[in-house]
Amino acid sequence: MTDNLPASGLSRRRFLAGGAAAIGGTLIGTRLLAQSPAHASPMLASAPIVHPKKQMHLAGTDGWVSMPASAPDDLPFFPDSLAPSPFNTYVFGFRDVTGMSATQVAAQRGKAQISAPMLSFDEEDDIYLTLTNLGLQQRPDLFDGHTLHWHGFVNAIPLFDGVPELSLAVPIGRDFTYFYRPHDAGTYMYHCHFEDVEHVQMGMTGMVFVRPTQNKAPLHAGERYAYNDGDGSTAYDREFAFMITELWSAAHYRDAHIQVSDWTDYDPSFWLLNGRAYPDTIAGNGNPLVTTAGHLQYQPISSLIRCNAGDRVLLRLSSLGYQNHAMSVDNIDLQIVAKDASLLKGRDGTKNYITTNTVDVGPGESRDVIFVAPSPGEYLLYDRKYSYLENGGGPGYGGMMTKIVVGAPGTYPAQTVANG
Ligand SMILES: [Cu+2]
Repeated sequence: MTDNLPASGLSRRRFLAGGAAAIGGTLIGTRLLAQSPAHASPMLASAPIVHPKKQMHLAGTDGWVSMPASAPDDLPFFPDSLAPSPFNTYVFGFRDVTGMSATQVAAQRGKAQISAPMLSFDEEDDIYLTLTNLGLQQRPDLFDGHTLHWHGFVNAIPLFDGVPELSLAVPIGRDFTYFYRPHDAGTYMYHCHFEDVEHVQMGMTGMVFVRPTQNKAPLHAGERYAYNDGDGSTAYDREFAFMITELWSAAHYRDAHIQVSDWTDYDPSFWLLNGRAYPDTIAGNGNPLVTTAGHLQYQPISSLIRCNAGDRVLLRLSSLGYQNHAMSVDNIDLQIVAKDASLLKGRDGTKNYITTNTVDVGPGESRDVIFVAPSPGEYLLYDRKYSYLENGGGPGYGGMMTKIVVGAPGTYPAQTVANG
């Protein structure tokens, strides 16, 4: 091909403007040609695609967290006798070490967080995500690698897909930079794929979502959308994301105490939203660098939903647990607009959204749900399976539950970050 052949009305030279490599230009051109006008977003149709560069740095290691202390002892598994106060449970996990010096990054060994740092990007971003493997402080005998795998992400380049059997894993003391260029908005999840049943259960799981190009040319000024819906039907005022997992105390104990688990015995003790069990789910956001943060220092992501009456609230639900969950809200209609990062619409554009009070989320699945906040008050978002609403068999409510707090209009200022 020569550089001046027209393609969809744009010269290839214009595609290549900005320094994209020839191979990248070819891929972009192919993609544009493959799209029918009905599916091309306004941005794609009218201007060369730009690829803002985003860089982040994560570290994989082990650490200690807290399940609610109100849970009864389940010795020797819970609380773990090796856990430093105020913690009680051994985990593996990721940390956001973006901008840290090499010395600072190394100092995060043994300080993993659950759930993993929440990642959000825009469609067509060029994402350079570096993963450093800091090793396991509690298990120096293990030489496990770590990887990053974006689950459900269809554009993955195999080398950067994080499936160690098909590409590579990051050995201890090394780092590797993954590259992504997401073309499809939606709610995804990411996890380590090395010894995946173990590393996922141990806590190497987190949310990643891709924001639609439609945000850059909104149908109404200032609107944000979950998807390129074409009609504004996924517009929202606030967004809250939930990593749904379970935690089996015995398995975590065995990893800390140099024993192995038979995963067919899987029998969770705690049911988690963003790495926390109720009532910790409704505590505010934290910072793993703040040592005065107390028992939730390494579980920094709040699941408390705060909104104003009339707000359109987007719930991004993703599960990397091993059980099915039925997330429910009483007295508020929930509209499921997408499943597994795919907008629910027919080929003719007809929206097939589902209105319900219970959203089923299976292992490895995601759902995007929008509700309109009703009159001020407190509501619960909870797993309808009541046996998942307890902590370690103890009395009272716990587990996979959080609150929706609705204030009068104007109570809460505009949201600047997800879960904020
Ligand atoms: Cu791992």
